[in-house]
Amino acid sequence: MDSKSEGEDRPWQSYHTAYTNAKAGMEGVDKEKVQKVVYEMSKGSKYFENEQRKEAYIKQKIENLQQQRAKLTDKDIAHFQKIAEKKIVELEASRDLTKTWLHTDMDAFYAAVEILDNPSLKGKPLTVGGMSMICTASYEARKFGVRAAMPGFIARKLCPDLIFVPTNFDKYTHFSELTRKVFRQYDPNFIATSLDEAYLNVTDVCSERGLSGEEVAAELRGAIYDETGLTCSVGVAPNRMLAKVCSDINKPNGQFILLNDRGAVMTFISSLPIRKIGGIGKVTEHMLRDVLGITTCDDMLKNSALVCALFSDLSSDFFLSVGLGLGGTHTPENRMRKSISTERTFTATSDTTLLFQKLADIAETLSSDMQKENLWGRNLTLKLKTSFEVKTRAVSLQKYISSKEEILTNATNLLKAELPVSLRLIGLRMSQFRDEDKHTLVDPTQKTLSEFILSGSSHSKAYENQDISSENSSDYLLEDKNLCESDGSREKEHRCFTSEPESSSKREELGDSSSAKDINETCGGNANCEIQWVDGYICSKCGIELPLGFEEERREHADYHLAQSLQQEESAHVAHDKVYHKLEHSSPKSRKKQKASSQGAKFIPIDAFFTKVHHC
Ligand code: DCP
Ligand code: MG
Repeated sequence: MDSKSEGEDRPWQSYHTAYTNAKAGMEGVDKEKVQKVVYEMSKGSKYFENEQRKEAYIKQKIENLQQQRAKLTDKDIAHFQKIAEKKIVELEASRDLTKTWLHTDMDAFYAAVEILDNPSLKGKPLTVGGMSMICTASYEARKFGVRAAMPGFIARKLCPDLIFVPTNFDKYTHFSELTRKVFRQYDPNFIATSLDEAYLNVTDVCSERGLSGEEVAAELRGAIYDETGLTCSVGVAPNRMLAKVCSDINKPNGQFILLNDRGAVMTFISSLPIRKIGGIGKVTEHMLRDVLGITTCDDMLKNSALVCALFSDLSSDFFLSVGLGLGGTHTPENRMRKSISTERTFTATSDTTLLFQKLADIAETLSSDMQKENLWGRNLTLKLKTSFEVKTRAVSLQKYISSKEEILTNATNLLKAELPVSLRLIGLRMSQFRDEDKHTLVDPTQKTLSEFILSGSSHSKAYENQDISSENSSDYLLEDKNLCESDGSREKEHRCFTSEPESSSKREELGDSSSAKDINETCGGNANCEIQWVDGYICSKCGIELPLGFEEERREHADYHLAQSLQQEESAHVAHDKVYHKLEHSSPKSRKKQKASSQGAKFIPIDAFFTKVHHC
């Protein structure tokens, strides 16, 4: 993007977007050719402008860190060296090599399902999606640089013979259910992180049946194939973070086993590029590389003092645990369900009939999921994703509901207030369940907070707390959505239960305070952003304490404040207490004012997103 420093004749060389980042099966791709096509086709579009804005933001962050680094004296570095050494000793002491974790990931999932349905597509360059965005590409198409999240018209330019198949979400859900039937036989508490990915703790299966991790992986792959006719790839390792990295190594239809041995782990990690780690995306990768020269996981340890000097405690814990090859090993406790949600991503549209139809579908799914578990809730949150931001709108109801009709009526009211809008994701979440009446928000969390404090330093827990969400997210230090990372219009439903953690984002809570501030200023109406977690765990609005790692609780708590303020607004009782004043700039009230004064100004139809506004 910085054409002066990168060479004015080949500006695309510095144009790195999600589209140019290699996925499995893209090893032999002519990267420069792809970069050039992506650059030429998106130059002058809103997407391009947004990428430039992101790039400028990252550059600024890097410069800030470089300045901070330059100010460090030898004495400071010696001080942070001691801190780093202490952290490393603590982290090392928490290493657990007794568990065997398996990560499974279906190969070219949506495309493979479509091929199963229409075998004549086999062996052809195929993509699932449309001209505005594609969801995935067959391995044949990947050879041309075509990949998920890319606009279809760019993909077609890269591969003129590309076959487009429209998405059929019900099919993918059906096949996903079949894979889960198999997972259950190996680990009833498996953790599904998306339709096609899951973590299984196979420690017991290995010991009870006298099988190695390698044998279990091969057997599981066979069982999935028998059940679905689809292939998957598997990684086996002593923890989830490593298992996920391993599942990508021999894709498609392969497996990679990392032994439960410290030496094997350290050798594996020594040359592993940091970008391979779930949670380390483009932004974190660039920051670590440009400020500290860190490119491999091992470099994290070599630069441990600077890592501790420049990043927050929790971020440095995470980076050091990456350097040591540590990751989550315990199956997350089956905590009391706090919320139930379902969301669906689709090709962006501003067609209100379509949006209300999608809302009705989602309400139906949520209602049916709730009824299966006999849940009645009274806090309903609507989540909306435009091409640029994620917003949540919530309402606290007078009575507990669970029927589709009641959910839809309330959700419709919330959505109507946002129109006109172009959306690529709608989600609904219900919380505050009937049986929870007797539990205040404070009780369970106070208990967990004491546990948190009793457990002493947060260090050894850092990776346990972060790993499932960040393993499946794109960036640890920065919440990409706030930078409007257009990482794809996933035609993807995501149902989330407490026991199946979603790829939620906690980077805004983990980054340093300056990045948290930036995020607050840019993320619009996201309820999570409105709450500041003072000292990392105290709600700035009411003082409730919720430690890191309690994402569901935090979200629910944010919803609670949002619903409360919306209701106050509705009944014209404007909140004047100190806390709301503090956050006035981002309160729902001020958002509403802004909206009224700039009617439609923020609304950008998806078609315009890729329309060139000028030619350079
Ligand atoms: N998906 C999507 N949008 C994205 C990425 C993925 O809609 N930006 C959907 C389509 C994929 C499915 O999710 O088929 C699973 O995503 P993966 O990242 O696991 O990709 P694939 O399974 O397609 O390929 P791979 O073989 O690399 O796992
Ligand atoms: Mg996959």
